[in-house]
Amino acid sequence: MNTEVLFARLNLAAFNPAAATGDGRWRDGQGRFVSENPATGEPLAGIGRATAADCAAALEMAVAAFPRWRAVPAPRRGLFVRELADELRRRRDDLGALVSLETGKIRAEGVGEIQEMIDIADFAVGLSRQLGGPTLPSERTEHRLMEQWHPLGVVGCVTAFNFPAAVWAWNAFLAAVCGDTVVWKPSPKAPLTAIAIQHLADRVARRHDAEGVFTLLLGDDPALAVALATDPRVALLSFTGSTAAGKRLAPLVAARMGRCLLECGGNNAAIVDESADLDLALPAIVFGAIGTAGQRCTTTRRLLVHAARMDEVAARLGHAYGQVKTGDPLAQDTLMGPLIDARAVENFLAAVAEARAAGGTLLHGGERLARPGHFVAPTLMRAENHWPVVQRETFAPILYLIPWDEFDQAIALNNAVPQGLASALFTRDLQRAERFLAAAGSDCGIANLNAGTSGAEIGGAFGGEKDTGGGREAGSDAWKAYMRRQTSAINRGNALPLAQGIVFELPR
Ligand code: UN1
Repeated sequence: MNTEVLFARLNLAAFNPAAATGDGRWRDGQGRFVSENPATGEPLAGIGRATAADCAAALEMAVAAFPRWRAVPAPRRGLFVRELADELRRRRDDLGALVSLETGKIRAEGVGEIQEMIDIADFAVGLSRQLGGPTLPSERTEHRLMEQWHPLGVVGCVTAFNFPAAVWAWNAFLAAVCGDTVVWKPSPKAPLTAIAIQHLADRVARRHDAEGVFTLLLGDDPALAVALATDPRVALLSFTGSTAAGKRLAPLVAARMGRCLLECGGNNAAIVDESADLDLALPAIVFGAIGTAGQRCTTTRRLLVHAARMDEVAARLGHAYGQVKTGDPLAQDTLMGPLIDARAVENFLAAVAEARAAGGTLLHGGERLARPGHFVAPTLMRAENHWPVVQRETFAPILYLIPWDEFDQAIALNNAVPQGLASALFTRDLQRAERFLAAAGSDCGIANLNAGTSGAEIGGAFGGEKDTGGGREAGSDAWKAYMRRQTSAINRGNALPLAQGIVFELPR
């Protein structure tokens, strides 16, 4: 990979800016932070740090652009997103390589992430002609009720390093067709991806009078996210990241009666029962556990296996883990890249040590790899669900194997964590499948059957309950979070009947 050529193709200069006001202008900020290549530990580029003034400039652009953008008919807003998707299609492989370079996810996953942007763009374009509400029968004579969805305002979008492109697209493309403007604060661990995307967005924005619809703030100071959370001009704060950070930001938004859309941590389990087809389940489990080196919010962290099949599952997983090639994320045959940084490696080692101290048995991995960069071995451990380390989300490729005897117990274990994002059941038993999906089954936002916990497609609503934060993004009717609903009662008659049958007669 020739980084210089890639950077030149993606418009990434030696001196990268701190903020973009969405009209092609960039601001330098003050001071620099470094984007690092996690596969080597070497710096990729220095990026400007956005100051309070940069933050104010980006926000003011977004605020000023909103009434103009709101006035553009929704299907025409869709054309802006469509053209941006065309740019993404043309640059899919380059952008995918940049995602791999910056986050360490393997190339197939990097390219897949750009594909996910293209998919949500297509979805948003279709949606731009369907942002309707129902007309409802009124209880009053010669009346009808009507719902409309109106643009909401400025959306603050705070994203995490692990999906540095797709999660912005889920938010930004829906918000844009809904008539909103978006201020993006990406993770300081993946700023180059954001800069490259902003360049494309700026170019397309010029052709669509959409300057200021997408603005960008870069920096490694949590004050930037706090500024978006506290500013009353930010109608919706969409936050993707840790539960701890979400719990800090959400009250700030609530205190000013703003809206929050939270996608916080997951602690996802896959259940394997006596009847499960392991040829189907194992690849799903391995991809779920080690994809993005275990740094997806949908990563399979707990494998709940019927006790009678535990030895077989452990042996086959151990064999599969032995085949996983860990290394350069851009190399063709690599299946697992590095963790994002040195701190992530520390967290991985601490979790393995804690699980061992609690009585856990290491079946595979458990160690850091002796080579430059932040590599660890994919790890399998026997563990118990109630251990504090198992209850936590450690963003690393550790899969805890936990046995069960009765199916009720499997469901209870699935649900017995603070988080509620994704879950999966591998079974051939129809009744169990239905029980897993019923109200008393999985308590997660995502409950898959004979498919893994990670790798959701954009067509469904994405998000989860409990400590995951309750938000829903991407497909289905998630767009409603980006609009405000207005209900109208319309009287076509000459009388004024009141609802609830109230009689209210003024004296003549
Ligand atoms: C995330 O990890 O924040 O379902 C998003 C998946 C991806 C998205 C993950 N489509 O694994």
